[in-house]
Amino acid sequence: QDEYRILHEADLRDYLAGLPEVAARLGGAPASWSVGEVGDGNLNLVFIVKGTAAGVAVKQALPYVRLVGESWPLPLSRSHYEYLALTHQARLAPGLVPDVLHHNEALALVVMELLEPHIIMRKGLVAGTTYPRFVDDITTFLARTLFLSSDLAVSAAEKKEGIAAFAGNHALCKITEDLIFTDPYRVAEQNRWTQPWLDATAAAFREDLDLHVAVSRLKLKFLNAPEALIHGDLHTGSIMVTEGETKVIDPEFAFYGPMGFDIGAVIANLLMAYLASAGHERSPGERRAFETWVLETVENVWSDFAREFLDLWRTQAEGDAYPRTLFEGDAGAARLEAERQAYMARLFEDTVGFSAAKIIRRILGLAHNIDFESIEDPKRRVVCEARSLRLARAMMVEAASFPTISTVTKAAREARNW
Ligand code: SR1
Ligand code: MG
Repeated sequence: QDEYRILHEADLRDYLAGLPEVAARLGGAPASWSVGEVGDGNLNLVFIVKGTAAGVAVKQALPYVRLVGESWPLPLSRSHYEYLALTHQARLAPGLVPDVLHHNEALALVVMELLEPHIIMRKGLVAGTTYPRFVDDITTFLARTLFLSSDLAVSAAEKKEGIAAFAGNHALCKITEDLIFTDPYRVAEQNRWTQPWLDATAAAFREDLDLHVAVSRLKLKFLNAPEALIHGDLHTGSIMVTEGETKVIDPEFAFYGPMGFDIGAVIANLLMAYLASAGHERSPGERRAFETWVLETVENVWSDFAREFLDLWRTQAEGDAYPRTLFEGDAGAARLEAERQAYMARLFEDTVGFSAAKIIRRILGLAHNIDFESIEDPKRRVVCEARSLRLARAMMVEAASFPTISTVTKAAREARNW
């Protein structure tokens, strides 16, 4: 059994050389492999190793939050949950997550196929790139991972075992509970925003009791709704893309939680890409085409997800919820179908709320994103951020004004002109 140590490049080369399958995949002598640490995320080390035949990506958890440093310890066990989630998602949504080649729990390390020439979707969006396969793939990922791990698809016993398997990932959940649902609404040392322009908005958010109630309801849902195995951090930095392929990475925040948290994360990050677009250098034609694509994508993410989820429910409802014997005959079938529609309406409401929370945390909380941060001129950036905050506040507090996805995109279009 290995003892945990932070791997350095030479150390990692020796370690991989001792894994026959990985070494054979890489090809050539270990001394010829290139090894580089490339991680730019908030938590972990990420190495890319290239041999003569292929490459691999190696992710190692650090015993602390990389973004902040050793003063913020974080359990290494997140690597175990990431491995569990990746392997489970690979069964539920084949082809949409990277292949895992090796996992060492003691070293908190996962070796995966190298995704090449994929790039992090957020970087592509900041560059104004559109992704024709994205909607199909992400909706399949969402519908299959969420439906097929829910009480609609699995027995109560299997569901409870799933919840138990991820229950220990509470330190990662706590990050979300604090950084997304609490800190942006109170004075917290780690909060930051574009000063001084957003000082007044940040102060208003700290005094806004309507907002505090709305975000606290969402937090309660996050805490007490184990609906499905959720990815838990499904922003566009957790998605790698090419024109023809989409892969969801980094599920270390996975646990059994509310489905709307994952769907809302995808929609929030698209809305931020849309509202940040005005701050990036691009020609008017490019800007129009990109922004049109992003808003169409927001609409299609929800509508295709809902269609795929409902298809699964109509054809693969093997779970203990909604027993078939209670819905026999034409009247039963019609009533069950109406119930499915009501379920989707509730899920949509959750999705809009979580989406808003994910936007607000990226502008007033600790962890920001390059959609806004790469807009160098702070006056230009703050216009995009202020529009996003105003839209997000409305989405969270005025839920009844957002009954459909087109009401969300309409409001985003209006926000673009504020
Ligand atoms: C301290 S961790 C900050 C954020 O990074 C991760 O990607 C999650 O989004 C988390 O909230
Ligand atoms: Mg699909």
